[in-house]
Amino acid sequence: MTMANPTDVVKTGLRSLQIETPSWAYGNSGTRFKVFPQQGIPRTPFEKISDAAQVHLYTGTAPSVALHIPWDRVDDYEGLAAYAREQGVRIGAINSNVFQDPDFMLGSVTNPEPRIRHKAVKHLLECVDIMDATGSTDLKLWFSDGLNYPGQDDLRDRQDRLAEALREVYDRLGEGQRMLLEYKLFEPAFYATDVPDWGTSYAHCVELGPKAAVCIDTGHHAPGTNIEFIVAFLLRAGRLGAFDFNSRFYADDDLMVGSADPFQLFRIMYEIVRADALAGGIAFMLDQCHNIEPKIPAVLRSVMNVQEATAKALLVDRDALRAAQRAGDVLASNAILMDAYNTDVRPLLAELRADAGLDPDPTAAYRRSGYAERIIAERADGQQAGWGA
Ligand code: PSV
Ligand code: MN
Ligand code: MN
Repeated sequence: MTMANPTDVVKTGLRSLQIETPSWAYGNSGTRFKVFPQQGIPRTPFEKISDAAQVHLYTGTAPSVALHIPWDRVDDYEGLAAYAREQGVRIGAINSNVFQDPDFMLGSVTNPEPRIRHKAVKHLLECVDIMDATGSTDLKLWFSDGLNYPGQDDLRDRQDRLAEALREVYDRLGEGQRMLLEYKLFEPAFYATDVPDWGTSYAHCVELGPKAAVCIDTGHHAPGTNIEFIVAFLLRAGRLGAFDFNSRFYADDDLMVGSADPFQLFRIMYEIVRADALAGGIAFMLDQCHNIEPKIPAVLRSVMNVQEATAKALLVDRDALRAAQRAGDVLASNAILMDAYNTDVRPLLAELRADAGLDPDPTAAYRRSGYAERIIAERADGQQAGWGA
C-alpha cells in the first residue's frame, strides 16, 4: 500500500479547519491595572463583526465570530446575523456573562439566594433566545462562581445548585443546539471554584445529556498540566465540545495562542488529528485579549499559529509512529513526533493560501488593504463598544 502524499494530507486537513474569533478580541482591553485605548476600535457589535470579517478575508479560515452578552447586546439579533452574512461570516457561540453584575458577588447560579440564582438562569435563557435569533448552535458557559474562604458556603450545596441551573438551561436547548461548559482552576475565586477542572465539567455534562460538552480553555490550568491528556480523554469519551485557545506564561494571560508554548499547541492538535476530529463538531475558538498589540493583526497571527501547529500535527507519520510505539521503541517514537514538529510548514501554508486564491502572507495583505487607516479615520468619534461595557 502506498502512503498518501504528506503535502496532500496536510492541505486536506487544513482546508477543513475553522477557527472562531471572539468579538471581544477587537475591542479595547487590559488588565486590572490599566486598559490601553487604541485607535480605530469598534464602537458597535456591527463594527466588531466587520473587523472579524477581515480576519476571514485574509486567512479563509475564520468564518465565525463569537458574541458576548451583554457586551454585544443589540435590538435586532436577526439583523446582526444578516449583517454578518453580508460580511462573509456568521455568528458563532453565544458567551454568557454572569460575572459582572454586582448581584453576583457571592455567585450566580450557585448563589445561596434563590432570587440571584433565578436572575442568573434568566440571563442564560436569554442567551438561548439569542441563539435562536442568530442561528448560533453553541451556548458557552463560564462561571466565576466560587469561594474565597473556607466555610464561606457549603461546597456540596453549590454543586446541587449548579446542577439544577444547568438542567433548566439544558432543557431549553433546541434541536442542534449545544451547551459548552468551561472550567477554570481559580480566579476570581481563590479558595474554591465551583467548576474548577475538566472532571467537574465532564461529570455535569454526562449528567445533563448528549447536548452538553466540555470547553477547554488552554489558559485555565495549573502550571505544568498535561492538556493533551485531557484532550485525549475527552475525545475518547465523546465530550470535547470546544477550545478557547490562548497562551499563558503564568495564569489566565489570554495572550496569542501558540506564542508562549507552540510545542504544547502542537501536542494538543496532534491528539485532535489522532482522533480524526479536525472537522468533527469541535469548536476551535480563540479567547484572547490584545492589550498592547494591534488587534486585527494579532488575531491574524493567532489563526496562523493554530494553522501551523495543525499542519505539523498532520505531518506526523501515524503509521510509523504506531509501529514504533507497538515495538516499544521509545526513541524512534519520540523522533517521529519531533520530526513533524521541527518541520518548517510556512512554505506549505503559503502554497495552500495561493491554491485558495488568497495572498500567501495574510498580514502583509491586510496592511496593504488600508483597512487599518480607514477605521482609524471613520471611528475617530464615539465610544468603543465592548469589554466590560
Ligand atoms: C474569564 O476567565 C474568561 O477569560 C473565560 O475564559 C471566558 O471564556 C472569557 O472570560 C469570556 O467570558
Ligand atoms: Mn475562555
Ligand atoms: Mn479565561
